Amino acid sequence: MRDHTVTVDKSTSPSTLTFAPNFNVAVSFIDRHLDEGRSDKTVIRSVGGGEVTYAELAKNVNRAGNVLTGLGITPGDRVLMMVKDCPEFYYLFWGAIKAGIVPVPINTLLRAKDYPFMIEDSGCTGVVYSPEFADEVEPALGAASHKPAHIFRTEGDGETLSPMMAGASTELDPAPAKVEDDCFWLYSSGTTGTPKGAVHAHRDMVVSSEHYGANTLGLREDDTCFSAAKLFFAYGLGNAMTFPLWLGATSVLLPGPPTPDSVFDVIAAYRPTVFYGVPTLYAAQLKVLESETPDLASLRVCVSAGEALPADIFRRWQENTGTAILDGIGSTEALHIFISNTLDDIKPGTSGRIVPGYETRILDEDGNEVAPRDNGRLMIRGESTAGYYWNNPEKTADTMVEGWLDTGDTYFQDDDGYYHYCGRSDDMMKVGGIWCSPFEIEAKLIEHPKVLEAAVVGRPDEVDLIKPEAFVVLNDPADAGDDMAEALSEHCKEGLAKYKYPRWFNFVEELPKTATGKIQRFKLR
Ligand code: 3UK
Repeated sequence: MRDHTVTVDKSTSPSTLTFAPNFNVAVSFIDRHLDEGRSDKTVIRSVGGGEVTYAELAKNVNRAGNVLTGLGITPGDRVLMMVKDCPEFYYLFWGAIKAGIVPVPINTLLRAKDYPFMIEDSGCTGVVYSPEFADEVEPALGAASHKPAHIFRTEGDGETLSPMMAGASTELDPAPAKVEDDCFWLYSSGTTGTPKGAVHAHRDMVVSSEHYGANTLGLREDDTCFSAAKLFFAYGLGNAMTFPLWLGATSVLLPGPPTPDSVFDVIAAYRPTVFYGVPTLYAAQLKVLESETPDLASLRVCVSAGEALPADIFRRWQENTGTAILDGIGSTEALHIFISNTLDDIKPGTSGRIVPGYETRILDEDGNEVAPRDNGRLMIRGESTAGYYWNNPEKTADTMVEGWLDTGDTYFQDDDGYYHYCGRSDDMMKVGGIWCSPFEIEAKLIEHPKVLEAAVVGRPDEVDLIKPEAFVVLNDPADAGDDMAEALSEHCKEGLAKYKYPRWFNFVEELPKTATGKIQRFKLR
């Protein structure tokens, strides 16, 4: 087999993937399209910017790879990317991979206090960021004990990526790699709230793109994808980059925040056929649809993930737009969706059925498989899952056992094979599809001079989506009231990522605790 190729046999379910012994995944996702005649096809349409063809993409990927190598960054080194959704994200990500360097896309919604951990934990050699995030990234670089050798912005003043790329060669040989070799990382802040770097291999993006993107979602070469979830999330990375690249399709990138209005404007102007959102956004969009009628005629299918999609939101969206939303559960560790509804098989209010290519087990507390229809802990196995967490053998051993991944989610499977989400088995919550740790919000509340103790739990809002709710013990109970709640809400918005502030405050005399003093959050829910 020729180096860096993968053959896909679609006569089996799941497709059988056969990889060349020497396999750098950048070749299948980028260079392959030139051989397959897509050089002049548009691959990226940037909102407020230009268009990029597959030929330009391949050249710019090589330029970016050469910039990184030219700086002295070597194979295996990590480069953190706090980069907005724009063509440079593609150039850096694939340029690094092609050069054997490990790109690590980072959540750009985080704050200055959040970044030092990842700078230190990764021991990165490079950090690249969009100028929009300078106010949070630069103080973090100053505070971190690890000092990366190469720090630069993508654009703007000074030594940035754009002029360096302009001077770099458009030729780059792919670094030798094996399918199982480390390729890129994504930090997940599951379970305890301390981020864990999930290490993904060269094979993983091929597997999720084929099993979910091509065969479950049914993405095609003539599709145009638009994801409200950003590229730095595993969800957005697949939606808006790896899936369209796998199929030779087109992606629309919105650099700014995805509000209901900005998203509707993009859909009307760029006419995507596939839209990917999260339940909170669909709920907000439905509110806008009560008074406006944006042009959504281009859409053939919508996708939801990140947290459970309430059946009512599914029904109202279908009534209002004529388009189905396919709910599916994925994770950073699994790379993308492994249980999903499909266009010809939807059960609203469930996560759907298993994606061919993945296996599941639902276990009781003793680790035995539960009886049909019983609740248990969902374990999944498939070839796109991360091999390990960087620097964290304990968490790796807890979560990844003999190829099985412990999702930490409670599920049951009904008689027809549909999986029903029943919540997390820990105290973590998903807010707008993004991890939110009660511990982190509690710690912020306790910093306030008037707060003695605090506990945070998830509470469903009016459309059944989880938001943080705080139970607060004040030093002086006489301070309780709306003004205090307002002050605490402001306090949380300062310094915590925007989605994390409590939407409700309850002032209480004491918190329920175990004999050893642990807060019993389940009693507050
Ligand atoms: C929860 C869901 C119910 C669940 C993700 C699609 O969300 C993604 O990855 P994360 O690592 O979080 C994983 C956890 O989120 N979850 C995700 N989707 C659903 N719960 N219904 C759903 N449809 O707790 C899971 O363990 O942030 C989603 C693709 C790639 C992803 N990384």
